Amino acid sequence: MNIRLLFACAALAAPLAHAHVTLEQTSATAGAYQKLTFRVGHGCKGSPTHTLVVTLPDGFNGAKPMPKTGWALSGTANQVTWKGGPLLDAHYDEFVMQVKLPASVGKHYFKVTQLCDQGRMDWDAVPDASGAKLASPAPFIEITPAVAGAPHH
Ligand SMILES: [Cu+2]
Repeated sequence: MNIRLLFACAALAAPLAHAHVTLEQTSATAGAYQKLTFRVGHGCKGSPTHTLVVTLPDGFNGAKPMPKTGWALSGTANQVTWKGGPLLDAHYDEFVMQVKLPASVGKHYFKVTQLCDQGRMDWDAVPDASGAKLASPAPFIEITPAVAGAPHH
């Protein structure tokens, strides 16, 4: 990573183009079966990524990861691990799963760990009341109330 990218990352100057590990879906309906797309924008300070571990927040379950060429899947009830790659720092990739969302509305944060040839990144920081910018923000989704009478699967 060149020095300009490093600063852009730290300052969140370009949150969409160069945005850490983020979730494509920003909101979803309580209780729904939801596709989640985790976007990996770069490696660990320039080092290629070989593993991505996503830990689901409380209340999320039934994670069904989407198989991905070149990556082996493993995991537990509340965690999905992709191992493979390597995903070079210069490249971008997406890691997809389907989950059943809980009924509890509001923002829910995912802990994502990125393991690289050299070093690791833990995307687990949750905003506090100060609103200070976070160096390694956790991806999140905002759950909104289900509409009464909507079809239920
Ligand atoms: Cu970043």
